[in-house]
Amino acid sequence: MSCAEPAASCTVGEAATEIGRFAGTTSEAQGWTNEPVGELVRRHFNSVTSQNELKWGRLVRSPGVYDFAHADETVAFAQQHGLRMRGHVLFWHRLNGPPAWLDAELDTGDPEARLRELIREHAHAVVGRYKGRIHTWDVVNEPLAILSDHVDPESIFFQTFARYEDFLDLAFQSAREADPEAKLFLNEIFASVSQASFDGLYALVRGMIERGTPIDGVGFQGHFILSLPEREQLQERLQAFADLGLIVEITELDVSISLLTDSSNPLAAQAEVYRDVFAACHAVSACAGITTWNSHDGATWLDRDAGFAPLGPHAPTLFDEELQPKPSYTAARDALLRPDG
Ligand code: 9MR
Repeated sequence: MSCAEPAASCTVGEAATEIGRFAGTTSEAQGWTNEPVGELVRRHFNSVTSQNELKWGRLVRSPGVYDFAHADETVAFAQQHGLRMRGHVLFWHRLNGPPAWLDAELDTGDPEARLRELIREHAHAVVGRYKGRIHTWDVVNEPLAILSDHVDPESIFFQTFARYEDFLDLAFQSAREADPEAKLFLNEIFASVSQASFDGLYALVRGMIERGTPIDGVGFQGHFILSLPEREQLQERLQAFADLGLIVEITELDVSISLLTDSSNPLAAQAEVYRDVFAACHAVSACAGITTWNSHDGATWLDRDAGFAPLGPHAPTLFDEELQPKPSYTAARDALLRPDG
């Protein structure tokens, strides 16, 4: 039975497969591939993103000493169940991004030269290990200061490289060398809702293309926790990068119901936001897919984040704490099958 028939009850992953796109979610803490979360993920999705286990700070406890156990679990699961794997993330200057030992390593006469070496080694060690098994990589995450059009001055990469562009180029070139087939993404947090952030990201990416940096795609994370997206504007912003010849994806979608408390039915209002985001991606042929951040409401990072937890409840995902599909799930799936319906 085709997903497009009205009575069909296919999953969001099957709907995505039917139209040649990805619908994914994240891995969770180590052991997540066991029941029941593993079952939920393999049944409903056709893609999975590593939530934390590929972050530099999580993988490498001391220089050169890697612990791949959790990442191996996720990658093996994806391979075993035919899920597309997104590797998140090679280089990120925020939380758990850089390893704790990095500052000490850079305490040399030429910190930029040392950081260049470390970046090359790290990209080769990790992208190389999973060559052919990780389909798409977030090579650099969140280059911009929050809600702004300029590179984050707090970034250790910004602070260490004389030219930030050299960091971007090196990171992408190193990843390309390690796996020439992997799709390489720059991933940013608020470009869907902030004009400044969109403009800053666009300028960075256009520069990369002009310099011949091997970038394949741009990720719009889509954490709707400060404000909600507008469908047409989101579609236009995705299309703007598609027009540069790039793939686009919504890489970290969640929609906090704390933004919808005025509604008489926050879960129905949340479902409409999900419908809009999935429909916007559907409308852009270069939009390869959408990943929801956390597999169910019980696992959401928002309830564990010191800043956002007090603003909850957030209940931002497609499945409730009992792992049952929410109105958001049906809306997301149906938007892939009947985007205007
Ligand atoms: O969901 C992730 C959470 O478990 C981690 O503690 C946190 C810090 O590493 O990162 C969260 O994921 C972030 C992602 O890596 C990048 N974009 C923002 C996400 C939410 O903070």
